[in-house]
Amino acid sequence: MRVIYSEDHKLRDARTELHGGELVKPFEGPFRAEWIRAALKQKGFADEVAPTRYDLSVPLKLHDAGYLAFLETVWERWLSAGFTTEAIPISLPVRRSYHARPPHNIDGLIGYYANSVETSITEGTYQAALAAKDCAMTGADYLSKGNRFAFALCRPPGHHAGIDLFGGYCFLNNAAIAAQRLRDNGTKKVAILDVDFHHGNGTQDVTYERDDIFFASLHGEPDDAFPYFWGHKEETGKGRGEGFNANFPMLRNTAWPVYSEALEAALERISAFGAEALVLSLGVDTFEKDPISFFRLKTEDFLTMGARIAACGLPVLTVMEGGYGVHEIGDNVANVLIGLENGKA
Ligand code: SP5
Ligand code: ZN
Repeated sequence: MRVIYSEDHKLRDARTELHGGELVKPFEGPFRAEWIRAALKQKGFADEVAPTRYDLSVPLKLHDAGYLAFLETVWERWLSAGFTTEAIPISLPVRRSYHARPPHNIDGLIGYYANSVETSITEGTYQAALAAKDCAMTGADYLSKGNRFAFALCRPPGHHAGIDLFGGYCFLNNAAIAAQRLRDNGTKKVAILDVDFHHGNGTQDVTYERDDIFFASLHGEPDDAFPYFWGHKEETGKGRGEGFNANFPMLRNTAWPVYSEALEAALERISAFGAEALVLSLGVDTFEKDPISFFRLKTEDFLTMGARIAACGLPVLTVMEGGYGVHEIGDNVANVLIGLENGKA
């Protein structure tokens, strides 16, 4: 399977993450992509390419123009405001912020565009996010040429990035951008299956009113897990998108037997939708040893996961999302890709 990887991911290397009331070393760092890459090389994934560069025309079909301008300029504006540390929001529009609008002051603007505050913005963050988007789009174009599988080793991840919102370590919605690219290349119906531990609230946001991109997310239930305010079963889409969004929240300690039932149900919905291509938002933070999550999947379960997804018969672009802390994230990702290629489960 072709692997699309850009060195530019290293430009996203924050020093701080607000976690349990302390600024700690971020869970989402450059080491993640390198661990995954090392595992892939070791398992014989030799076809690695750098991404093509793309402009913002596809991202602009999903994200707000003011938001993209903010991402491009926030670091410079943060420094110009006299701050010397990483950029972190302090005030966010919430319930009854009736007249919320983008403030001129960068300290306010960063809160306007935030959906969570653990994601410090640093020099190089935007450049890395652009490269991640390029990896996803390159993968989409590779599928459109008739290839069945590709893996976009995106970093930073994307599934928490909404229309005009960053957070959850995400800035541009790589998976949704890839889905949009597939649509623009002529694929009529695209499904996004999000198996990251966390609900893909950004992907849900950018696809919620669409009937040409079906979104399914398997995740820790919102009463107990980040991002807390999205991901309920009742969120089924809006307007023409009604019925094209499916959430599968699951309880603490969920292991493969229960997880696999939700996976089957999601694949059933994707097949009933009539998807012609699948974007797999792959987080391996469902792993039993993940430091910030609470599912109990084992390394061998990821092999079965890949095989089950391959059984749908669709072309699959896998886009990297979360998975933290332990070296096993590499083997877990490799197992999904091996499962996809070898089929059978
Ligand atoms: C892409 C992705 O996986 N983003 C996840 C962002 C989650 N950030 C907040 C994590 C909060 C974890 N709190 C759990 C405490 C466990 N002891
Ligand atoms: Zn996650």
